[in-house]
Amino acid sequence: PKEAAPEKITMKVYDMAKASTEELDEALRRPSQRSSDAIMKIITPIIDDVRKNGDKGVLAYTHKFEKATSLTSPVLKAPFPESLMQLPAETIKAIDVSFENIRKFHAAQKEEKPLQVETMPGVVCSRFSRPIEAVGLYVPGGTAVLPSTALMLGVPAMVAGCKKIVLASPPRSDGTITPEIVYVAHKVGAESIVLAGGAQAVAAMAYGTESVSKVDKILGPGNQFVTAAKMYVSNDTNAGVGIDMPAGPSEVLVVADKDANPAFVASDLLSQAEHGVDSQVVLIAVDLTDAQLAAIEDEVHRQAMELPRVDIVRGSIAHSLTVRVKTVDEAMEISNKYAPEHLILQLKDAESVVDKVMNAGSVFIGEWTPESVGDYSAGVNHSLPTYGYAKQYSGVNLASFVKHITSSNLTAEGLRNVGEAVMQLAKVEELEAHRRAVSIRLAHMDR
Ligand code: HSO
Ligand code: ZN
Repeated sequence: PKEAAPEKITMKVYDMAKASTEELDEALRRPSQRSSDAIMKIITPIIDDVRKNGDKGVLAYTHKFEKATSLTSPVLKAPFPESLMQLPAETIKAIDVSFENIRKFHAAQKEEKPLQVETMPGVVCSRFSRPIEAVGLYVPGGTAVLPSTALMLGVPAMVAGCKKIVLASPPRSDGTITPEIVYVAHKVGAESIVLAGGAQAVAAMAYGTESVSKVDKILGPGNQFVTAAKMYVSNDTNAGVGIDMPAGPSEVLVVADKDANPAFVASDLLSQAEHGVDSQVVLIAVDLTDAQLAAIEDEVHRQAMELPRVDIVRGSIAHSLTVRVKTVDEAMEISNKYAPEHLILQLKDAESVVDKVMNAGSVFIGEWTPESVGDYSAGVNHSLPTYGYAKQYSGVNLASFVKHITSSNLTAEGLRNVGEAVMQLAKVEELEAHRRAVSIRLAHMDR
């Protein structure tokens, strides 16, 4: 018997003119995640264990989950031996080029000098920044090797001047870390690499162990266990640790019009779809004819079938969709509501549409800008808010690695100018000591 043709890899199509708002909202909902209660039940004992048993606790989980039973220490300290970063010349070159572009873009985000404003004569307010001293950077393992994530976290930490950079990544079953990650750790001046993944790695960096340094902030994407563990430790005042943002599965929204090359559009959709079965990709087709949309759909199927990760793509495409709209404004309304991690504008005069972008992690403008350039080498960061969090969060950037400190500096004249307002408000709040801190000084001046 003849083999059946493989099922067409295609996205469900909605038409904005025909679908109700509720139907569209429902279609654009992110694929649901496992309930956080269930995840919390799994990670809490792991975190407790690592807190209590330190290195021994971390190692036991690495032996169990990563099968790296030969490991006797959960940490690799710098300087990292050359033998652990043996790489082909072309890989070194690619990392070096990307490193330099990411460095340049993040160095440009430095504030030249402290911000200073004289709000009233003699009342000077300033704001200056200082690096976060110790940061923990989580680099996921799993279905792909991700040295690019080590770059996206490590380079800005280095540029910000963080004193201690700790990387964490699950080791392979032989106990080693991919040489690409070791090379990046070396380039950014990391203090150590924690050879662990999941909640155990997060806990080790949050509380510290005999050999893992305690950090002040943990950044980086990860699976649901990593994300939940980050939430958990950031809520624990005993840990005293901050986190970057909640991370979910990768996603992209492509806005394409008649000018867009169907093969380019398909390649962008697929480059996100191959990340994981829970990834979601959305195509907003602006005033395309049936034939034009079909050309994109054919390309999606044709290109997908050639991909080594076609099975993952099938999974993500199954909960991905196309929305047909008439105008760019309608497209942007949907995009802003969805708040995609990545927004690709494959439109005539794409640059002029950027003004209409209100919610997105990172925008890729025009036909020569595939998202993958931002994932690796253009210089922008790829650690971005997913799951609609682009409505209130920024992606990782230089500011993620610094704190802002403010200062006030008043002259006697300044205190005379602002003192009355302070004393009055202190009175309203019935905080007499506050009021007196001003009045004592004013009285002193008048003596
Ligand atoms: N697109 C992913 C980042 C990545 N892509 C890493 C390839 N490697 C999330 O922004
Ligand atoms: Zn990617």
